[in-house]
Amino acid sequence: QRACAEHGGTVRRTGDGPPVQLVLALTAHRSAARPDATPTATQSGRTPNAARPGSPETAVRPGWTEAVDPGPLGVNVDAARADLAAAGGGPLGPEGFAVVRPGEVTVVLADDQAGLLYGLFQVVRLGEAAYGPPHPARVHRPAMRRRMLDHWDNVDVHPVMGQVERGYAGGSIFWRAGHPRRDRDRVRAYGRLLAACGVNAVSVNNVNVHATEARLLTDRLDEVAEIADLLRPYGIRVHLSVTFAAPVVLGGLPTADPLDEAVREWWAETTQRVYAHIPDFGGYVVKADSEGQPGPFSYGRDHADGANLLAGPLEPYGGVVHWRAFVYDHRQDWRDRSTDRARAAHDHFAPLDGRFRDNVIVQVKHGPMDFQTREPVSPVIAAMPGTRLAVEFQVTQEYTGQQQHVCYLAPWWSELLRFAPWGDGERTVADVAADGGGLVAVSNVGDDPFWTGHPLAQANLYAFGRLAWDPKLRPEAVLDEWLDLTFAPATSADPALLRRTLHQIMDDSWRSYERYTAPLGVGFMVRPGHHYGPDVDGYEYTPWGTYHFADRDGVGVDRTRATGTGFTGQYPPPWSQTYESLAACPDELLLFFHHVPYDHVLHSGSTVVQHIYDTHFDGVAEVEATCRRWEWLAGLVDPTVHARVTERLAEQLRCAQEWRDQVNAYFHRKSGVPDAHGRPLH
Ligand code: BDP
Repeated sequence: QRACAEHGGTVRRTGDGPPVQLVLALTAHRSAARPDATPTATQSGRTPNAARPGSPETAVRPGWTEAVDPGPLGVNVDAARADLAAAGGGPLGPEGFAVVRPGEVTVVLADDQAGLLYGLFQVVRLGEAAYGPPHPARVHRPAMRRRMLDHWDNVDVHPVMGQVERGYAGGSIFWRAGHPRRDRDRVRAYGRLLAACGVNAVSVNNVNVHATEARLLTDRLDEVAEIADLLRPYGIRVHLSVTFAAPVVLGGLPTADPLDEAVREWWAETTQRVYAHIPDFGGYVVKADSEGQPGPFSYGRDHADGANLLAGPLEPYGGVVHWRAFVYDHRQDWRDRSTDRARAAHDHFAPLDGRFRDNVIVQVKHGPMDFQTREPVSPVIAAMPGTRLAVEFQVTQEYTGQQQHVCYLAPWWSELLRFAPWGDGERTVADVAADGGGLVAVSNVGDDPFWTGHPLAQANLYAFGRLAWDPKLRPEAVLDEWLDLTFAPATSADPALLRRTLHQIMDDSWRSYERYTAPLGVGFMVRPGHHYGPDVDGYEYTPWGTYHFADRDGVGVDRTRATGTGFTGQYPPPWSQTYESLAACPDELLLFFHHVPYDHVLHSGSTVVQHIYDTHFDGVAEVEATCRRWEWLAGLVDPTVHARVTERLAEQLRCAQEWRDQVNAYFHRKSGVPDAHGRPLH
């Protein structure tokens, strides 16, 4: 990578067999700008992405050697450039690249260094196939300009949430017990891992900004700058979660009112200092007026006032504000059936469309509630055509098994990204994100030796990056890429068994998880607080707004306009009608939108209560099959990986049985309806 960054260069593979050759070269084009106008070298005095002279890191795999001068191979570069020009290749654009094989040498062309880096990782993905018969230029460009991970890392260990809020992979790789870890190798390796997945932005700290984390913006800025320096060579820009109350808690001002002149000046000066430390700083992430975080509501202002306050000072530097739309009342009266948490983001944000500055990105969770196993797409995504929106996913498996359960999330994300909020044939969720602020996800990484606690959860990190780069990729194809890179089946004793078995275990694992947890889109039913394992009524009589309303007659949330909360009216047609109609509503979302009797017949032909029983038995049977299949892989995968997954599968099976038994017993007792197949329901 050093070679790429400085000159364009040559990488030769050594080892068994004839050597193969790869040249990485810049085109004559230079990208006009990196996403959101990265300051130029003259403005900042530093060139983003350039490796530090003498820096020891290399993005080259072990077994590869590098040289900086293409030498006689330069002729291939000329041929590749001519090929690209003949194909009307034009500028490849920021981060784009072309892989060309004009003859015996493979050439990666890019307009910028980040493009060379991504091109190199594409060659790694292709493996031997990158050195096959000659082929013309294959051009790759990222669909999303920003492909971002939000860390929910705390600097101090939080008494309830620990070092990483909703972290299931050990501690933070950045901080431990209030101090920076300064494990430079680990952070570099992380940068390389993210670049290999395609991620180009990282927010380093928790969106719930506690007192210590708040100071990262001011007197602890060096810690952020150090991370930025380590990640920069991998094309990754660093962002920071900040508290809206910063002018008060850090600046000693009496107010954080967005319209107050002293508050504006404070943000301007603070932001200027940030850029003096980190010239390519990405910007701020803000959770405001949500779950106890401070925000503009305290001053009678709205979220456009709040977001614009921070966006102003970032603008000259090319920075952005990711302003989260996850705003709702977490102290609602559960007895009041007309208050609906699902409505909140749309109620707050849709009226503000058009009022945000250009460098504000309103970051919307993919669903209206909170990263459940199944939810409809958030209606906010269709409601703000005059605003740049980013869509937020949760890679950390808070509600999908906490990295104890195998749950490959790419099929779910792919469904969401392909969803067309205005109806078939119209723009998709992926289009909205691509035209707006990109795709963001909550990170699932920690200091665990496997990075993600469950080794198979790495696939979610990989798939997130790949789908952000190209949302049209098929989840099974992404899984193939990941398992090729991770398990190198070609070198295993039984490549076919390894590949087939991993697909059997992972392809449908999200649907299996859905089968044995909360049914038909109703969500939650998790243990309060930590959210692991079943507790059907755990949240039912609490102020959090997450209810299923099960009684002796039926279950589900009536969100219709006719008789319910009116949430369906937040969607444009055709979805407003589809969801409003009991007959048209898709089975998998039925209980999200409707309260129905237990004997209501689904499109599948089953009654609601029989569906609940069947899916819970099926889900557990699928986990049993997964456990058996994993046993076949002993000897075919690294023994430490095998042991770790075996241990997690035992817990998954225990927990799945617990879900099955509690959910089935609960609905049996409420409804009094026996299982049609006579199985015990407890
Ligand atoms: C919820 C998590 C909580 C986060 C919140 C958020 O339970 O820990 O703080 O999302 O997104 O899912 O801000």
